[in-house]
Order: sequence, then structure tokens, then C-alpha cells
Amino acid sequence: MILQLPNRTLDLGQPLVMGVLNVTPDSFSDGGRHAGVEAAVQRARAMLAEGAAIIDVGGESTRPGAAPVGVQEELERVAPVVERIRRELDCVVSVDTMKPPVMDAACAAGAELINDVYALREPGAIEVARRHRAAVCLMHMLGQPRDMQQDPQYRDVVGEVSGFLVQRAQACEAGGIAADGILLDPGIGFGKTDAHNLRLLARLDVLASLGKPVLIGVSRKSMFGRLLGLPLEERLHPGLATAAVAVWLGAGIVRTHDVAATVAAVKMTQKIIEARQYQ
Ligand code: YH5
Repeated sequence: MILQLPNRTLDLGQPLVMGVLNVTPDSFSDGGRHAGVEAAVQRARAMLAEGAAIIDVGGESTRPGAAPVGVQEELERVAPVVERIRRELDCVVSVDTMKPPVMDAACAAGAELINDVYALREPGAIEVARRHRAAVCLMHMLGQPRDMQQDPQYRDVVGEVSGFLVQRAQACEAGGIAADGILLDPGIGFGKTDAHNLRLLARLDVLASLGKPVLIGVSRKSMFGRLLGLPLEERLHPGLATAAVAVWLGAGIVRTHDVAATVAAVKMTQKIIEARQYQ
């Protein structure tokens, strides 16, 4: 499978790793904005050296209870980092945002993929993606970041999440986004109990059979804390096991904070997948 970007295609014949680059003030702003950009570019360079193919630049936290960020503030954090990475490094840059003006500024600065946990439901979002011919990652979220973990319920989580993503993909295609420029993501942890997350992971093959590449993000998520009793600093190992299973079931891109380890896990899984074809 491939992913159509504005002026090239991304080959998903091997699973790829997307490295998370947070450009929130708590992560990179010690010493002012310029130093913040410099540190963010250094971090991107390190993740690429570890084997990431995509750098996901985000300026707003979607964690439950996180303070909302103004549009102008988010845009001024994200766009300069996107521009510097695209000028200095050889990689695909995605922008992790729900806000059309941030998508617009990031794409103008060189982002080729819009990673939207709100699946382009915000008015104007599809039009921005179409205008830039950007690829899009459509993620499922039940509710809004602030209330999504308050008693989420499904009758059939796999069917409902798949149905939502198919609908959003149709809306994007009707709005002029290329059918082969769309990624689907079940949104692990976004309006789901641990049972829902486990079920979505166990049946990721259902999502992968919809004809579009699948992106999965599990890195360091609180599901591991609850299921295994592990603090943030000890969630690497379950994240790797889960990434391997996701790739086995058809995920084409794994989003992670821990690039080197995830690249090894994903490459090993791919070797096992390839060995299935011969006696
Ligand atoms: C995702 O799955 N996730 S931001 C809480 C954590 C650790 C990590 C408390 N953006 C996804 O990474 N985009 C985020 O521990 C995403 N898919 C896509 N496409 C949440 C996150 C995190 C939250």
C-alpha cells in the first residue's frame, strides 16, 4: 500500500514509525521561543537517526483535563518547527492538530500529513486539507478530550469505530481529498475503557481490511498503567508488545515516543510476516 502526499507517495510496503514531537511550552520552551525551536529540531533529528520516517509535530495536549491552547499560540509553536524540519531534514512531517488555521499554517510550512484526533469534523478542516493536497489521518474519538473518559459506552466497539471512520473517509473524499491520501486510526485511549482498547487492538484486522492504511498510537498510554500497574517511565515494554501485535494485524504506521525500540519491534514483526509466505 502507499499513502499519497502532496507531491510524492509514501511507500507502506514496510511498516513505518512516526515519532512524536511535542512542542508545548512544558516540553521545549526553556530559554525562549528560538531555543525551543532549536531543541525541537534536534529531537526530530535524533528520532530520524533512530529510524523514524514521519515526525508528528503537535502544539496542543489532547490528554484529558489539559488546558486548551489558543489558535494563534498553537500556530506560532508549530509552524516554525515544521519549516525548520522540512528545510534541514529528510522526512515526512505531520501536524497533530484539530484546528483548521493550524493545519493551514503547518501545511504552508511544509507539513504533508494532517493528523487530526477530531477526524476533520471541525468546519473548514476538509477544505484546508484539500487545498494543500495533504494526506490525512482520521482518528476515532468518542466525545471531546475533556469528557471522553467519562463512562464511554458502545454496543459493538469495533463496528462503531470502523463505521465512524468509513463515514469520515467518505466525507473527506466527497470534499476532494484523495482516496489514497487517507489513514485510519481507532484512537486507542480516546473515549474507550481498557476493554474497548483491548477489543480494538485484538480486531485491528477488521480496520485493516477496509482498504486504507491503518495508523496506531499506544506509546506510553494510561491503559498500560491501569492494566499492568506501570508508571509512565515503565510503559515501553508493553508498548512494544502492542506495536508488534498491531503490525501483525495490519497496522502500517506506528506512532511512538520511543523510536529506536519501536523500529526494532516493527522490523522484527515484518520479518515474521514475510516468512509466512514460504513453506
Ligand atoms: C493516537 O493514538 N494519540 S496524543 C496519554 C499518555 C501517553 C500518550 C498518559 N495523538 C494519538 O499520545 N494521534 C495522540 O499517557 C494521536 N493517534 C493519532 N493519530 C495522546 C498520547 C498520550 C496520551
